[in-house]
Amino acid sequence: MFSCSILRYYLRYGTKSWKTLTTVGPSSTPTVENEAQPTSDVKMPDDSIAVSKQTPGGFPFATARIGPFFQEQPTLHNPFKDDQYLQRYLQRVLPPEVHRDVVADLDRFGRRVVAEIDALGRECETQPPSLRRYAAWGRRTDDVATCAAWRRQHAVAAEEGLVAAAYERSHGAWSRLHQLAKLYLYAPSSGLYSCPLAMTDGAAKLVETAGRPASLERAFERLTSRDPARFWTSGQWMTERQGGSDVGTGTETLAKPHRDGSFRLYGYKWFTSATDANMAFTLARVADADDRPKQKGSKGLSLFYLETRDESGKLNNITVERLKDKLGTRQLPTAELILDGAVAHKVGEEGSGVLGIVPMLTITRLHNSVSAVAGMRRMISLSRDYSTKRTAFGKLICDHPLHMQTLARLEVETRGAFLLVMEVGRLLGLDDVGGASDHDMLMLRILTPLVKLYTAKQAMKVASEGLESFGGQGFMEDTGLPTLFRDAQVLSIWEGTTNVLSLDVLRCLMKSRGSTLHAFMDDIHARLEPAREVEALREACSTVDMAAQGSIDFAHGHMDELTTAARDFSFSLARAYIGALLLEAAASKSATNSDVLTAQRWCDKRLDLVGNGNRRGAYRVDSTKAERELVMEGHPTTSKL
Ligand code: UCC
Repeated sequence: MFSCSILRYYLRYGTKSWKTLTTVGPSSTPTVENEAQPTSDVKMPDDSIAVSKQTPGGFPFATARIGPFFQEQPTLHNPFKDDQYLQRYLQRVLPPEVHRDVVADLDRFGRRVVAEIDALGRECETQPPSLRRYAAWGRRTDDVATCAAWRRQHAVAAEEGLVAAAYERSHGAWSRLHQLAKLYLYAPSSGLYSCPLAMTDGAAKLVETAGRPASLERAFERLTSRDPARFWTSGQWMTERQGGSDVGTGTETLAKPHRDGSFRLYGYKWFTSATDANMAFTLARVADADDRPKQKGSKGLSLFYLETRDESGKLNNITVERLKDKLGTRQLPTAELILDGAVAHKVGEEGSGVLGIVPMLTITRLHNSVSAVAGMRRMISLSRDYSTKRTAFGKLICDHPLHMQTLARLEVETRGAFLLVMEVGRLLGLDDVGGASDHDMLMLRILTPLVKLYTAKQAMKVASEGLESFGGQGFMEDTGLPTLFRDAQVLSIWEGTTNVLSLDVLRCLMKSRGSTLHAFMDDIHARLEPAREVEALREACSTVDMAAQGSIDFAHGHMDELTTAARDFSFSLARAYIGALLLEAAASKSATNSDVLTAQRWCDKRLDLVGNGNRRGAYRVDSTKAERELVMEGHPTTSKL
């Protein structure tokens, strides 16, 4: 059957089109653009070339051990040069003198990503960390071994100032955007070193927000160092055995006061993301004289600083119970730790631990979003390159309108996510230098959970669709593509799940007593104003306006249903706000036709999820009751619930 179809095809199209029918041959991780090819690059075996030459015009597999066709790999181009949208954005927002410096640095760094860093990242995936708990003669060692490439990423991160750039402030308030743009180029090639950097940046911001107390000055200097030998990474240990969302209930760790003013921590940290960190910030409950927690709940949590090892390299009364066996982020030495009298120092007031760690959460949530959009961009970049090399049904797949339509949809998602991430970065940059207005601070507060929850979901969708665009090769481990897919999956889980962040959106609205929603709407109106002058964008402006206003009206009119609607409400706000950002970009002087099309396409989709849900009565008590019955139908415990 198969050979008949080959023959029919062969007779119809001849040998020239043969490659269109043959299956895809062995491949490897995407090739890189310059001479520094990854060593894993698969070359066509010489003998198969020789054999195919011996059979001119003959049946290709008649004498060959391997046929003549191998699929050409996608090429990883300089991620800065390859990204027109990033370039246009920087041109639009940065002052000229800052723009000149930032672009020069990003172009150079993009070349380094291709020539050096990407191969290191790949090695981190193929050589995951391991734990050796005991030495040969029984001494407990708890030695977490990481590969050479992981340690090299540490040096790269310091040299490139991937944390430092945000604190040196060479470009004032724009320094943060410069740092985030660099991380955006770096993240998909970082072998997940982006994760410890997120926490390190978060730790630096925490120390800065706490007023850089003398006790933390040494740590701050290390966290923001460009010297690989001095540079420290930090952990953020918030998750215990009962989980990582309800921190107020789940934190069991006790902090026992010590006579010298320090504390000794006792507890089980269930999910510490990068255990090789030099220090960590963590939460614990101060114990009373009977070694019982003084206070339960969030209000009983205090913030602590600890260093993981002493000067001699000995662990700080910490044991590594096991490394986590995870779906993705396998590059990371994620572990369960027991703190058995770890020496720690309280930061801030007793009982203000959650408030104290919030600056760190804000930063790690933004890093999460940078990684999300960076993963989307990488997937599309490789996929579009591949589409210029892969032939199917008689032509390159970039010439198939349906394939291009699929990629265009992913591109629109990615551009929207990109603008949202960069806007939060811009606001954070203002906050960093004390230049944020009240309006900016309200926007930063609400956009932080929105950007995290929304981009994580987009990243998973783009990663999944992106894999499919490579056909079967997208499913092959040694292409490196499944890593992008696996690592996208965690983005909606760590640093607050989608539902937890949706509730955080509500928390910030309640706390500001509605002024956040006013700021949100004013912001949208200001961004839409120039776009309303452009005929091609007018309809899309109305769509955004109505979606945003409709969501806000819903919130005002349905306080009792808001918790159940939190997710749809947050998605509606995120979609409307992204729409406004895309329209603002499309109406700018430097806008291209593709910017206009991007904004139009974004606004073609349903932006107002919560209005739609409300029309169906989806958030009413009877509806949620029916949903519960739907989910639990036939479950053994139903009768008891
Ligand atoms: O640690 C983890 C792994 C690290 C991996 C890092 C990877 C980074 C990505 C890298 C990219 C490659 S995962 C840890 C995950 N866990 C979380 O993210 C926590 C999720 N839970 C929450 O977010 C909760 O909402 C809590 C714990 C932050 C707060 O919940 P509670 O216990 O109910 O607390 P309250 O009472 O609601 O809030 C206490 C105070 C309130 O202020 P006051 O006392 O003045 O009323 C809140 O308004 O904290 C304030 N607050 C906030 N303020 C709470 N959340 C915020 C916020 N987001 N911003 C400002």
